[in-house]
Amino acid sequence: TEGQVITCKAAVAWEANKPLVIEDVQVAPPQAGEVRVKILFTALCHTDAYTWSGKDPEGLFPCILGHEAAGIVESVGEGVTEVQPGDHVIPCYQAECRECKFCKSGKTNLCGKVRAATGVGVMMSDRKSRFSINGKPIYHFMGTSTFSQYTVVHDVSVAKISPQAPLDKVCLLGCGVPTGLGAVWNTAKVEAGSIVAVFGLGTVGLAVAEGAKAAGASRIIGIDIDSKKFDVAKNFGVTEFVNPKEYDKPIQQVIVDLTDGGVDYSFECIGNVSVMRAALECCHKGWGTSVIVGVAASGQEISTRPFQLVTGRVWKGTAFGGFKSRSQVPWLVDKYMNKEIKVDEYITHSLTLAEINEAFDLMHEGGCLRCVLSM
Ligand code: NAD
Ligand code: AHE
Ligand code: ZN
Repeated sequence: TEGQVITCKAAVAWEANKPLVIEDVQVAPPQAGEVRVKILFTALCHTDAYTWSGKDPEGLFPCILGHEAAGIVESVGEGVTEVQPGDHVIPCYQAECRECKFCKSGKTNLCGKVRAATGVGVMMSDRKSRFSINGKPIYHFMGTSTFSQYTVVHDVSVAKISPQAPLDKVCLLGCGVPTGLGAVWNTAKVEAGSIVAVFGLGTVGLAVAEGAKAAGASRIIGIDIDSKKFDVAKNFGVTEFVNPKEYDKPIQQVIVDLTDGGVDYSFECIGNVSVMRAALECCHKGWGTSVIVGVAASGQEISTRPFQLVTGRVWKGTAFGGFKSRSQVPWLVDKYMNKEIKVDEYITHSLTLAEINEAFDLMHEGGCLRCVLSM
């Protein structure tokens, strides 16, 4: 297949909110600096649903969504040295080129090398898509487009992992689990003994809880409007549960009252700007830090009284948990193989690519953490 167009199945989002359609798509060979990957397993993350909803200002249609996956390199373009056909890989929506201003800063995991292209659904070299249907281009998404049996990614957007790792599990290390763990370990740097509040107990929020437990947090308060999440959350380290629907008071007041003045760290893992405000305002005066993890819709803005910051609370955000993707995803895979982090426990459902619309229904119904699709 090297050097040839591959025709394969992919779930195409033709329009916002319209059911995805399994189509035969043509996937062009990788050009210089690109890698064509046979995707074997992909999970669904809430961000895929967000872009599909039409509320993502970077969402373009028709496109192939998906960004939490694992696969095997099928072929590589000119000049690609770090991976070769047969390598097991995880696509990385947050690239790591190791040469741009961002990568060299030592201050961030964001990378500037291909971001301009991945934000508009094309490849960097010629600003074109490698996906088409009978000559009509279909946009890429987040530089990954994993809802396809084959995809093309930039070489700076692919992490080579242990060939021993089970791809049907470690696909989750492409987004949700690292995001939660890293929000705690890299962005907040939670210390032992801290009181932590986690808003939203989906995969990202539960990974925050897991990370906080590993960091030695003394109390981990889980907040969700879906009480079904509470039972399972205990297994990830959540020690107390609060359902905002059961209180008349604002939720920030409930948490402040429970914690003698507020929490040391809070994490918003929903994408709701009023919850982001509550997450900041439930932090302890003088030092409490709140990390925004959730992605909010186009047009939404956060607000609070500046006095909240003047009096020492800190507002932060995180992308992919601050992890450097190509360097640290293989390390996370090894940590999973050594049983130092959970992955299997986040997988509640397994379906096939053909069942992708049902998989999104499961996400919206609750009772589902990650659903993994086999391709
Ligand atoms: P999810 O849908 O599995 O979980 C969200 C949880 O929030 C659910 O349990 C839901 O019941 C709960 N919830 C909804 N509204 C609530 C409210 N008002 N109060 C309390 N709980 C509420 O989603 P996920 O896949 O875990 O992703 C969570 C968020 O993180 C999404 O916004 C996603 O886009 C974002 N995300 C960000 C990054 C990043 O790098 N920053 C990475 C991955 C995901
Ligand atoms: N296009 C969106 C941006 C969404 C966003 O913030 N994405 C996160 C990853 S979410 C993964 O599930 C991220 O990494 N952002 C940093 C970046 O470079 O995009 C919007 O709302 O505009
Ligand atoms: Zn994601």
